[in-house]
Amino acid sequence: SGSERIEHVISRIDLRGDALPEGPALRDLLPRADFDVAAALEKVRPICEDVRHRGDAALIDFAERFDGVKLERVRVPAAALRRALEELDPAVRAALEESIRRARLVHRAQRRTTHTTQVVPGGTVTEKWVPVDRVGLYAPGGRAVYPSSVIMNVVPAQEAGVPSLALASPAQADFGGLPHPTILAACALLGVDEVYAAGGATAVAMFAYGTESCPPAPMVTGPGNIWVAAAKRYFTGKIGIDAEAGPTEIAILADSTADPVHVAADLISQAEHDPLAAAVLVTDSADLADAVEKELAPQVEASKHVDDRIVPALSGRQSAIVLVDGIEEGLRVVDAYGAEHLEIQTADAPAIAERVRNAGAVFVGPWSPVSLGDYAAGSNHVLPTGGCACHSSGLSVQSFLRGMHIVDYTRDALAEVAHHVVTLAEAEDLPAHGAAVKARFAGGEQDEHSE
Ligand code: HSO
Ligand code: ZN
Repeated sequence: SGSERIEHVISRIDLRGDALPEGPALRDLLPRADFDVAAALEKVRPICEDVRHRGDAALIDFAERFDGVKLERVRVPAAALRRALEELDPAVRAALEESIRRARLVHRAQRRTTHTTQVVPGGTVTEKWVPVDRVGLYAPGGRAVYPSSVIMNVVPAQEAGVPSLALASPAQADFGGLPHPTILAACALLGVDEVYAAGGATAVAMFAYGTESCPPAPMVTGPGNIWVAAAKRYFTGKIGIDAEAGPTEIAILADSTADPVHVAADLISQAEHDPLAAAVLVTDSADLADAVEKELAPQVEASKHVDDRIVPALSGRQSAIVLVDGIEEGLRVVDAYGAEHLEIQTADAPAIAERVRNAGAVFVGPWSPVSLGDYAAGSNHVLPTGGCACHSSGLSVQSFLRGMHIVDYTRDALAEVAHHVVTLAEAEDLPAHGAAVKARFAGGEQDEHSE
């Protein structure tokens, strides 16, 4: 039968018995995809530079080469956005609206308020949060046409108060050279009216350098394939970017109380994204491991993207069932892995979830699958991959804000600390720093501390 064909679709890593190694050594035992952004960088460099020099003409040439479409212009006309919304399936519209509503609730709560600290009488530091002036958002085409990702990028930028938002997505030959209609409809629902048909590295370059039709943006966010990640790396230090998104990952920490049907379904749900997607089950129950493996075969067989994505993802070196000696060890393993998404399917899941330190997002208990978070939990689904969860966060309002300190001292407050400034300036052999303070008090009545 078909199920036999995909028996043992996922490999096992048995960490039971010996004590687990520490930190990086533990991480080395865990599976992870190769995602060589550095190699892709060489290929995107000439593309980005061509967009820099030839602007829209280069974008039009690349759309023909990469997307097989002859574009007349890269900017999507307002009428096309309106039409896409009118023609959107009402059920999809209702679901997108609910997704937007929930995301707005969560992201609105992330807004930051201005805070003033009185350091000394007359000396204050105010921290003010200023949104980026303009952001270019990327939404992939091709294998990943995700209006949900448009929501996950646009909502935090809007809630942060970014005044100018533009979106790019590849031209689609099947849709008259426009980006995919559900991407356009999502833009229309969100009130984003500046949309461009541009794909991959060319879209990132369009925003970074600007072209005749697209003003430059100091920040670019959004998921994408390796070419998008490479273009983001190319522009790092020149413009702001969110993370270099790698293939999606799900880790599940489960014990014998987990339902193998759910565990298998959730592993498959993220394997469905990409042949490089990672699905990792960490469990202390050999019975659960066996049951999940048994459950995977028929569920995989019944899935849609079996041969092109799910089987390569589950059987790839990035996926595995990891056996551990207990949930304590399991916690160490999932922390060392730092998954983009981590499900906790154990007894007392909330208490275990509370102790997780490294994960992009944590999904607690049997009723919080990753798919819920992908679409309609209110949480953001643009999350750190490739182990970056140990140092980075997912996309949020904060991603689009800059904190600015505003320093405001009176004469007396400066006078009080002047001698310390002068001392430190001299200790660093920067006497002009001290002089800038002393100059303010020279000649006038002397402060008790200043010489
Ligand atoms: N799981 C993906 C996001 C997504 N899922 C979009 C469905 N559509 C990465 O977090
Ligand atoms: Zn997903």
